Amino acid sequence: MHNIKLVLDSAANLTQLEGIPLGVSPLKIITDSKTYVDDTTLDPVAMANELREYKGTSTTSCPNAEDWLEAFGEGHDILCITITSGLSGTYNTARLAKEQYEHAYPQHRVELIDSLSAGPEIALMAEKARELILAGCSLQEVADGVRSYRTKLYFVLESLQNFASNGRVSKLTAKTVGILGIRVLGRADENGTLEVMGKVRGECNALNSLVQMLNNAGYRGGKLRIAHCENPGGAEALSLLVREIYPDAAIHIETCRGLCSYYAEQGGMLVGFETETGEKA
Ligand code: X90
Repeated sequence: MHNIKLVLDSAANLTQLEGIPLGVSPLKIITDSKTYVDDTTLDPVAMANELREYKGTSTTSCPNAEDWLEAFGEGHDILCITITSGLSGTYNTARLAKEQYEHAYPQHRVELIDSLSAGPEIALMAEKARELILAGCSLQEVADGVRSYRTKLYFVLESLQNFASNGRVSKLTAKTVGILGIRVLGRADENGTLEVMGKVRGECNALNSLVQMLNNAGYRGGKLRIAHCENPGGAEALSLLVREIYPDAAIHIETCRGLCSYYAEQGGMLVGFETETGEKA
């Protein structure tokens, strides 16, 4: 087997993958009084509770090149998949780290992939990479395989407050979301930014609309991953609705780590899934 290490950032909500070396570079959630590092020691629910009490402003920051180099380690070829460059500087700092790493270790290569997404879609890409690494593919073959893997990310959120206060969606877009049970449905678009597709009232309506959207987007019962933020009931309800149409769907439910919890907010669900048709977004 080739000596390939997979390196992600904490927006993938993954802390390990069986059978291959995995490095994770944490993003940070920052308030005036505290910095939360999104690594395995962070309790995302405790963080969310503290942030609900906290009245000041909060923000996030991406790993710097040094953080990436630490996650790369030494002595491997690296496949690095980052959160979307459309909303974060993470991909850019990974590019700097790649240059430095290849300079320091001329015998090794870093293949870098901008997921143009977040959360469970990155996790699907990571699983695909794992499969190809374990099958003995070369670094180039693994990277090509991940790049041609067709997946998408859709979401339902109960609030866009943190997106709006960090300037990552407009205040106008965020308006009404969270009032009287209004949820926003949307997806990661082809530029890796947040596209709003509709606003609906109540969880049932939201989930029914979401399942419809997954179908329209080309989901045909393949792998589907739900990352939820303090909403195991919603995730379960969604997976039941999907199984009504696709009884054999391969569904995996996971919880959001810190960065996704911060932006998806309480009740939010991110859905990454395989598509059989259409373009990347
Ligand atoms: O660099 C930074 O400070 C991090 C900024 C990250 C902003 C995006 C986080 C997305 C988390 C929330 C819902 C899905 C939206 C997907 C749009 C691509 C997940």
